[in-house]
Amino acid sequence: MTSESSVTFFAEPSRSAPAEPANARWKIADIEALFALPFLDLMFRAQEVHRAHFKAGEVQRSTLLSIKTGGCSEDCGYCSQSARHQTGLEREALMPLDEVLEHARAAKENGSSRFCMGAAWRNPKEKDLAAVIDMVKEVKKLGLETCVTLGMLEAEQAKRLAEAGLDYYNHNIDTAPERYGEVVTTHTLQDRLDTIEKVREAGINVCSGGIVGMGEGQVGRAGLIAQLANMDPPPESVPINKLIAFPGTPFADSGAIDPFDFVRTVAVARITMPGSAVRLSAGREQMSDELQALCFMAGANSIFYGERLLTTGNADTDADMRLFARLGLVSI
Ligand code: SAM
Ligand code: DTB
Ligand code: SF4
Repeated sequence: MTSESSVTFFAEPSRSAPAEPANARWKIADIEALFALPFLDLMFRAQEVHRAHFKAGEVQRSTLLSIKTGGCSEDCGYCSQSARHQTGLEREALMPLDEVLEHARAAKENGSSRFCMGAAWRNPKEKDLAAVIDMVKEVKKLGLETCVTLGMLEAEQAKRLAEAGLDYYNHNIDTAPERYGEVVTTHTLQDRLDTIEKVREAGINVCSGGIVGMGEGQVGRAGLIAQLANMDPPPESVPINKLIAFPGTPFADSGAIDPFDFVRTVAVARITMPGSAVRLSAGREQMSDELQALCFMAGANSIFYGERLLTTGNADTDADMRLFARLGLVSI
């Protein structure tokens, strides 16, 4: 597998005439057609695919921890941690190992199977990477799967993370290719794809997804899913985030997405990436139990579990466990 063949930037020349390589597994037109299905038909298809690949009702839980917060050089328009946006967020330096382990032990006790550590960096510096490698090793010793999200990586850094036993690397593509430059200007989609390729070549599982609710519309959502589903192979884990509109960011006033369009996005991710875990990610705190149940019906089989995401709150854990009991969901 060469880096050119496995992760390619499927450019869309214009909104009306999207294009993809002739050998693409998923044509954008086919993905748009899925979005256009009557809701009940789409849900039925998603259920069929889900049940053919997973045990229905099994949901994996990951806990997030921000190990370095704020002051990021990048200008991602949705992010509370960019130094370029006035969000009032207090910066925090890299967390010491013992504090990280306290959080990891609590996550394990609460029943999470994976611990995800996030840092607000464009890319990790040598000293920082060495500290994160120690974190990965020690968190693994607790019997948790590990995931980190540290920004762009060099091939050699990905290799060292793999040697430390890292299970997943999260690096989202966030939005459709043709919109990337409207959301971020300090790095390119190709930079993100290059890092994903290095992670893949190091033998680490890829976690990559995106954000909906940034005013993108159905065509934009189809473009995002096409880019993910046409990776070869698709990411093992696909987080679908609903924008948390932080005051002070360029996307502060994005209108909320129709909840059914959010569910449709989950369903289309499930159908096009049948073997991947689809994670119901940011924005769950604002979702009703009924909406979350629809997302599970649509094929979501993973959540972020714990009182916090990175810089903001997450759904209450007691409420989550009550919902699991009411729906007969099983944590794995
Ligand atoms: N700096 C690293 C990076 O950009 O990959 C890691 C941290 S970054 C906060 C991780 C992901 O969180 C982003 O790619 C984005 O998908 C998600 N995210 C950040 N802010 C968000 C928001 N306001 N609403 C929803 N998702 C968000
Ligand atoms: C992902 O896709 N979502 C998580 C995780 N990967 C790192 C982050 C969500 C962040 C939500 C906004 C915040 O807490 O700042
Ligand atoms: Fe920095 Fe990541 Fe936020 Fe972009 S998404 S500003 S790279 S922390």
